[in-house]
Parts: sequence; structure tokens; C-alpha cells
Amino acid sequence: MYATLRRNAQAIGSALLSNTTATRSIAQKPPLYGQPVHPSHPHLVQPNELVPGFSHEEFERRRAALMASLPDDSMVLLTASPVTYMSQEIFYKFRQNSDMWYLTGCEEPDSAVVLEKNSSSRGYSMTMFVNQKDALEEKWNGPRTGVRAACELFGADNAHSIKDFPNKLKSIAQSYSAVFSDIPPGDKDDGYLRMLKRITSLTKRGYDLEAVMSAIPNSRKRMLRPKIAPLRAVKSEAEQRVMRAAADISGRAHAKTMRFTHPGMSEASIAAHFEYLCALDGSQRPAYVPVVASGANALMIHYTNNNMIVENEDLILIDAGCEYNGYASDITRTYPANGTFTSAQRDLYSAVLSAQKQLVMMCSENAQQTMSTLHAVSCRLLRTELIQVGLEVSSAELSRDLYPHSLSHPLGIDLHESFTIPRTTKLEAGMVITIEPGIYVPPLERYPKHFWNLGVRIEDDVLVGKEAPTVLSVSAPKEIADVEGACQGLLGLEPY
Ligand SMILES: [Mn+2]
Repeated sequence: MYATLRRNAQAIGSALLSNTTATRSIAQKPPLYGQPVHPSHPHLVQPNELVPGFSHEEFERRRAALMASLPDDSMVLLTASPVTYMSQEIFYKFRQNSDMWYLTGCEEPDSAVVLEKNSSSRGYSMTMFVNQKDALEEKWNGPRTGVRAACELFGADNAHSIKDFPNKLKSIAQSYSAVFSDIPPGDKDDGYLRMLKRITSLTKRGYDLEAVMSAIPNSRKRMLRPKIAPLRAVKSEAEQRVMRAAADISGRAHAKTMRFTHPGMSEASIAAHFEYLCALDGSQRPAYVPVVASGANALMIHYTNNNMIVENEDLILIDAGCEYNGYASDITRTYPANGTFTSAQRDLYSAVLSAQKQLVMMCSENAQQTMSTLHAVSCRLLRTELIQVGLEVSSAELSRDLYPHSLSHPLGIDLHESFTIPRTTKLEAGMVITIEPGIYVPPLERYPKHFWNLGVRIEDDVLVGKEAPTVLSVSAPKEIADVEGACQGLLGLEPY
């Protein structure tokens, strides 16, 4: 096992080396910006791109579409996520606020952006607030883009130090009758601010949040999230490419993790192996805490303890996906620990698989479905499929005991994307949703004993098309022959 690992590591190492010497010049270290840019990170960012996979023009289009959707006399305010702390000064890996990233591509903490709607040819003006260059701070904490470079990098008209943010905002906000932000309306000492004060000890911002909130009169505050959600819901071609790549990384990791799994292993090793494979393929972080549930643990939908030993005849339910270049993937597969389904496992798996495939086929604009109607269809299909394998249940039993969650959710920059959009909205080409029916049989007398404590969920990431769907997570084995083949090593698949 370890010899193979070493050989693979050597192969990867020499591939990197030959790339370095043959196709690109060596970038100067340390880099000058607070995030990857083409000159310092040509292996990640192409010459025309602001962030990996996305051009400057893509971000300009996003901002223009948002500003065109707002009334005249509006401005938009977005702030970076705060840095959060595990304890004292021990911080968690930073992740940018999703809407801030969607509109600016800025990946640094302590940043903010103000967009003011106007009659210029651009339709708006853009002001960035970022951390200033600071030799001592950068010596300790890494490079910052700084105020001077921020205009050019992010395409802003103006840039200022984040320290000036509360004061500048106060004077800008006076001129607009509508200020769109995620700062909720309400009094200064309302519950939201009390909550923020309570968590202040675990977060840090480079400015006074209270001063920022009080700079905007309550009567002018408008919610920004519902304005951005419809834009994020429909993916551009570049977004579709990145989401396909994210699902591909996760799908391959699922296949290899099936091969890696053996009875006697801890669920923790399986989770670690999946995350290692994704990281090795370029993923920046897991999109969520994975579920690695062996045997009856699969009956807990959000089981994430992942610390028990896999038994010989267990099914493994693994719900895991990576985040890659800003976009989440979300895949669930269920497979036999020893590589071969028992007949009861095979029956239940076939029932869920058949329903899942029929539901995937309905993810087109022409089918006129919504997430809500698809869920209703999933209940009907699952009941019909279960009768085929000798499990007859009422619709009340199905939704109470066997299938207590919904079929799908939108997917994108966030794992649960566009949650402000109603589930009764018609599916539109370019949307990406999950299709994830499941059956979890509790040990109750009214259900056949051979199905007790079996949990099966099959989840794909599906790009809605005009006439037909595209399954983005196609690399993860799903048919019984492919799943068993992956587990047994018959697909020519190595676990690493
Ligand atoms: Mn999901």
C-alpha cells in the first residue's frame, strides 16, 4: 500500500517538475497580492482571469445585471466575512462571503465594496475598501493586495483603506434613498446586534461594525440577498464548467474511496481518504462536513461523527463533496463494505436507483417541474419501486419513517444556494440542483426484517437543460455493476 503511495507521489512530483521547467517561468516569491493572480500563480489563474476559471468580464456582467435590476437612487454595500476563531488567536481557514465573492472576486478578509447606481456608461460606480499594505503585518500574516492595486485588480473606480470604511460609508449613504445590504433593518440595539456582540469574541473585523450599521438610516435599508439570489441561481457557461470540474473531482474521489474501503476500517479513515483525494486534485476545502455512515448509522441523516468501525456486511453511505474554485459539489453514494451487495441491500438500492434516474430525467425546462413538484413525484415513485421489492408503505409512513427529507436543493457557491427563491419556482435551463432520494428503514415490526437498519441515498448534481439534464457528478459510480466493480477493483481503478 505504502509503496504504491510513494510511487504515485514520485510520479506527481516529476510531472510538476517537468511542467515547471518546460512550460512556465518561475514566479517571484513572495507574491505581491493578497490572492492568486496570473503573474504569481500561472498554474491557477489564466492571463484574462481575475480568479481561477472566471474572467474580469464575468464579474463586470454580474455587477451590471444586479445594478440594472435595482431602482434608481440605489446603492449596494457588501462586506467580507469576518475571520472566525477556534480559540484565542487560532483562526479557521478564511472563506469569503459568498455574495461579496460573486460580485467582486475579492478573496481577502477586511474588505468591502460599495456600488452606486448612476447614469454613467457603466451604469454604476464601484468603490473598494481593503487592508492597506503594511510591511510588519505582511511579514507575519502574508501578502495583502493593498489600496493602490485594488482598483486595477478588481476593476474599481476608487479604493480606500478599510479603516476609512465607516466614515466614507456615512457620507456616501446619505445620497441614496435605498441602501441594499445584508445588514437587516431594525434598531441599533436589536437582537441581531446583540447576537453580533455575543460572537465578537470569536470573530474579528478591521472596522467598527456598529459604526457601519449606524451609518445607514433604518428607513433606507433594503435586503440585498433576494436581489442576488436569482442571478446566482442560473449558472453562466464559466460557472457550469467549474461546477462540472468540482463534481468530477468529488466523483472520482467517491470511486477511489469505494476501492479504498475494507471491513475493519474506521469511518474516519474513509472520510480522511476522500478529503485527501479532493485536496490532491486542487480542491480548496470540503464543501461541508462529510457523512460517512456505516450500517445503521445511515439512518441518521446528518451523521457526521464518522468514528465507528466498518463491519463486513455493512453498507457505507457517504455524502461528501469538495469546493473547487468557489463552487460546491454534493454527492452521495451507498456501497457494500465488502464489495458485494446482499440480496436485501441490492433490492433496496435498485428501488432508490430506479426512482433517482427517473427523477434526474425530469430536470429540464421543458418538463415544467419545480423542486416542490419533483419532491411529490419522488414520493410516488419511491412507493411504487418499494412495492416491487416487497415493501408496501403508506405515503404517511414513507415521509415519517423512510424518507424524511426533501429530494433536492439548489447548488452553487453555497451548498444550499439561493435559499430565498421559493421551491415552487419553475426549473430553468442553467440551474443546478441536487437529486437525492433516500430510503432508511428503521427496525419496526411493520417493515420486513431483512430491510431493518439499511439506509440508501443516491445523490447527483444535475444541471438543468432546456430539453435534457446534464449529470455533473457522472464520475461517481452509480449502477450496481459499476459500484461493485469499483469496490472490487474491476474498473482498473486504484484507491489513490
Ligand atoms: Mn445535498
